[in-house]
Amino acid sequence: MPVEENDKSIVLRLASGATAEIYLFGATVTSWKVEGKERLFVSSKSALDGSKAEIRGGIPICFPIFGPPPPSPPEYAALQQHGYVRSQNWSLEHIIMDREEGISIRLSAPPPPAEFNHEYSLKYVVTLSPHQLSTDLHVVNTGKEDFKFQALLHSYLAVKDSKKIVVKGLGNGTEWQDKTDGLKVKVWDGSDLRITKEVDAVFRKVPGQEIVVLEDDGGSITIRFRGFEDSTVWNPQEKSGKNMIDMEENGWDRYICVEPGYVREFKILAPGEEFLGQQILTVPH
Ligand code: TA6
Repeated sequence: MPVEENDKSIVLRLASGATAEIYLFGATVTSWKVEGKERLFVSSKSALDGSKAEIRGGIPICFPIFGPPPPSPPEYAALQQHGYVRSQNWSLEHIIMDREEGISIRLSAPPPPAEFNHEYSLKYVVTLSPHQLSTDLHVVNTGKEDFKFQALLHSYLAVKDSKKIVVKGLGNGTEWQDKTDGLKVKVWDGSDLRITKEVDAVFRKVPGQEIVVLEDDGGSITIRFRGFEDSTVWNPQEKSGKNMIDMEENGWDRYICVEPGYVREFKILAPGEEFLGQQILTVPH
């Protein structure tokens, strides 16, 4: 069946055989398969039942904050890194279905915790098509005051060996901040990025808004983004990965995080204003 709803997740299946699974916990996409191959990484040590603060893998949603570089406003300082929506139980609102072309589902976030005194509408549309997965985050300021936030899709992209990939498209002259080097602002020279050690980089206003992960064996995935103008590239390697309690052994060898977002500063929406951040993941066919 094209859309299977169960108590914790929704499974989408196309006539092409492409599938996706989205957990209502955090509206986290935990699986995306094309031609039988899993394209997302989820640590086998990750809890999927909401018993832990987040799912270690898939596409966690970071909102209303991401974390450094910019310092959080004082009223956001108490929020956990990457915000709370990835730990909330979202609800399925809408299904648009065409078994051949694609299936879209729209999920709605619950209201913020009482102590977060801002009002917003937060919707997430996930669309599965034969060789693409798109994820659109829609924010509306429904309050009477300006609303500021960061938003990012923390995609864990599955690769055979993170040391045998190149990340292309980061842009010549793009400003970036190195979270492994005191958040120093540097300028990228346009070269391809290889993972030879821990990488935790925030690229600001990536010019082409299209990044390609190429594997040495010819595999690839293209990440296009709109509204989300920035992108983090992250892989902890063993140095930091071994200290993550929900990271499977050597899990860092099997993913690269390319994370489109609006994170270089806080986006400010006036009352009634809205923001749309889009990510389109494509694999060759
Ligand atoms: O996006 C990169 C990053 O911010 C890293 O600095 C690392 O903290 C990673 O996210 C994982 O964060 P999490 O809060 O999911 O453990």
